[in-house]
Amino acid sequence: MLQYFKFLRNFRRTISDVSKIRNIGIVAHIDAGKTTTTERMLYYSGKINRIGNVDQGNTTTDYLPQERERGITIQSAAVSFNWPKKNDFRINLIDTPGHVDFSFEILKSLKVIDGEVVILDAVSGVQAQTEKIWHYSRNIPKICFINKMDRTGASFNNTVRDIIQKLKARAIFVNIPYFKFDPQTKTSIFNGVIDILNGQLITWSPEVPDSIQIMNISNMTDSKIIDQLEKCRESIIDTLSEFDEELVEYFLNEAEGNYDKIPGSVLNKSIRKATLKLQVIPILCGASFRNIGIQPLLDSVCHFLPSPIESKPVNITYNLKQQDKNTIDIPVTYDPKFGLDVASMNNLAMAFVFKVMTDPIRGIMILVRIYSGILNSGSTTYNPRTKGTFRINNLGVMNADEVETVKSLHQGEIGVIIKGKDNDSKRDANVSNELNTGDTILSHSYIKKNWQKSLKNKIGLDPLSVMIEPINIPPPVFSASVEPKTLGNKLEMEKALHILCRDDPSLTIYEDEESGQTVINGMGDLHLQIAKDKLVNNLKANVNFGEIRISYKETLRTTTSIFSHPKQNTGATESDFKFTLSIEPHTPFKDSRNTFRKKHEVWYPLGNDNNYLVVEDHISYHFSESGDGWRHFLSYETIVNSLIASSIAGLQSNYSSKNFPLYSCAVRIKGDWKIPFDCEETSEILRISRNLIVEALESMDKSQFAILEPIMNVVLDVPQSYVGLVTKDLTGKRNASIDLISETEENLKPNNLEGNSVDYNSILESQYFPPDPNMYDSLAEQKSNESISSSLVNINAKVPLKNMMNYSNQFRSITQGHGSFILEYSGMNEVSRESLKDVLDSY
Ligand SMILES: Nc1nc2c(ncn2[C@@H]2O[C@H](COP(=O)(O)OP(=O)(O)OP(=O)(O)O)[C@@H](O)[C@H]2O)c(=O)[nH]1
Ligand SMILES: [Mg+2]
Repeated sequence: MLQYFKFLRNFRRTISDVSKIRNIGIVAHIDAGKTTTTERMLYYSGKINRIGNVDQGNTTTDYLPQERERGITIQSAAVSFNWPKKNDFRINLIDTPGHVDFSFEILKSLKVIDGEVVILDAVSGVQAQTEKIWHYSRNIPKICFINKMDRTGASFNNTVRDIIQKLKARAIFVNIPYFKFDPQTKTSIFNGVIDILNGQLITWSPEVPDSIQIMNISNMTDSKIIDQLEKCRESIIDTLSEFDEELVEYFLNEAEGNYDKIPGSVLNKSIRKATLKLQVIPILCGASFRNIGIQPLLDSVCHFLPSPIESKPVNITYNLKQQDKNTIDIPVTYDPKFGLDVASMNNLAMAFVFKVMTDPIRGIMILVRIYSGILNSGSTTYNPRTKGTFRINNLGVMNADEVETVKSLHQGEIGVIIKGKDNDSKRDANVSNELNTGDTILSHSYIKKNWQKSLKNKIGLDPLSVMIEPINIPPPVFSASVEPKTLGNKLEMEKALHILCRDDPSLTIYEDEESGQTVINGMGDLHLQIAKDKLVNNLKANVNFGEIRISYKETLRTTTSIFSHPKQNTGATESDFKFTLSIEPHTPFKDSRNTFRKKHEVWYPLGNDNNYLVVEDHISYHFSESGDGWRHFLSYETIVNSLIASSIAGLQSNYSSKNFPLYSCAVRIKGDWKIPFDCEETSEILRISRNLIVEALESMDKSQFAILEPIMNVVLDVPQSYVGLVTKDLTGKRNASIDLISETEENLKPNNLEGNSVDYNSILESQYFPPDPNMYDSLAEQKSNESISSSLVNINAKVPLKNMMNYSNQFRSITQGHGSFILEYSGMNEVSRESLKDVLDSY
């Protein structure tokens, strides 16, 4: 009975609290001020009592030595705090990196947040990486914070224009900048905001972080401010009216057609509704470094961004019990009381692992987002990927590198499972297999009791395979060899590499069997430099790290012959093993990491190089509804897992022209395989299939392998006057093909691609913009020249990565430091005949 009351108490807590949780990500282009803004949020919430600065290397979320040294964020850091001003809303915040090399850190975070704060640099406007993240997180409600309003050349209006043009968004001004005119210097100094919803002028004294002055504009006589407030209100009410019938009713009836008679609370509600439906983007401004504009930003996070139960349901994947059933829809909804509801299993605890960290003191820490139910310390959980169970000893919530211990984590929360230290390397490896980034955790007791029973006959899926869709890891394009300084350091190196890759799955290890060399692969030059730094300084590995190079790959030009065991003429008996396979190129090169079914065969991904194991449906084995027709001691899944393991190992033993890793190859296992029914071990399956793969690869002439190189998408924002020089450089010696040069007019065309026929040209024309001090200052001309975001042209091109080495310096010198670019992986292409010799000679 006591247990029951305890359950009810916990349960009520969940219901009342969850609407006050905000899981948010702070995202943007590099250097926009994400960490600076996060630090101020922590300070004003009362979480910290001293403000740290990125340039002094003492912020809360940039806590890695590598981050502090370089002044950039490398990994996403989670912090949890309350915002007391809004009745103790709980904000779980993830400060993400802006550098493209750490895109995986951003992707992981986007998976578990419900809302985004997009930080924009008021001088540079919308930059390439911001645009990219915006595109990735299309379905996540957002707020924009126009930061660095204190900088010379900052322009609120130009940045809003960028938001409308480049991001195709409808802007709602929650506040606009306020500048104090200094008659002595004849300049306007940014020192506050005009709060449009509540009709207030809020100013700060940057030197005194706790100073804040709030004045009601209705008591003021400054006609400029009053005029701006009125026009902004009209503008936002007109925009919201397009989406909100209730607001129109209110405006016409209660407010009698007066814009200023609509209270802030009514506008808040309307903005919230439209933001959650992705119809509008609330826009605020400030200067985080000068402590301006943070409190209104925190209010807006609570007001406008969704609670966990209001966010979009996550995608669920599962395996089928039977071979030939094609699709089954699992009913997945969000219950306002229970959170994620999978097939009406509303008491099931379900969590998603989005990060694994190894702390030198606490050991392995597993960051999770709870999607439904309650995860309790002391409980046993189940991992559908490994089919294994594990016990949760300690739970906590993260405050950057600090942990606050808690007894339970409730649906909607972001927290950490502290797995603890394990000095034994063998056991350490087991722990990593227990829980990896991208895994789903299910409450084991519930699984045991209810899940299997209730799902078994309802839908024909394997009930224990239900998972939240894992995160796609972008393929690595750079590599470096790593070797132990002495033979005695080998084991220690292997362990350190294992920890490194467990913590950052966008790093991968490749063993070159022939040369015995270990190669580490990463997303970029900086990524591997940081990996080296962590390996040597944090993990104290005694290693020599080779030169950082581009990762070239190889693929087959044609399918190999068919290889069988036993050899065709020897004839197999019932008790024998029989396997037949071939290896085929799998084109076009389209990176994917998902298991999928084609007619009569299932494709299982093999690691990171777009390789697959194709298992054709078996010609005679039967899989009944309940699975009773299976007569083997080993489960079907165990056999497939062995074939996956042997295929990964087999493909690594490619001794073709340059021993580059094989890419986009598919090992096809014919549907006539046999293993003895009483076979209890997988060793023979592993041995035979691996040998067949090696045999198939060795049978191919070297000319049958094509060498592939990474092709990058380069996205550049360039001032108009430099477009000619930049494109000449790209198309000339860099051999780039230009996809698109979009100037303002191009950007404004209706975006039909997404079925969105909004005409952003007319939106921009009808948008009210407050006067910009750039327009009325005596320094106007100089400032508008400095404000470059208005005249940037967006260039997209595809270019071989090898031609973009050290491009940053060249780009900076061509554009004299204006503009920006990002490089992102686009795919693999065969190396052209002309550059093949150079590539081969460089290895
Ligand atoms: N003038 C001015 N500088 C700012 C402001 N906010 C941040 N900065 C500076 O901008 C630089 C980058 O700030 P960060 O907070 O590290 O930016 P970030 O977006 O976290 O950068 P990454 O995480 O590396 O992508 C630092 O030098 C900050 O001091 C601001 O409001 N005004
Ligand atoms: Mg940062």
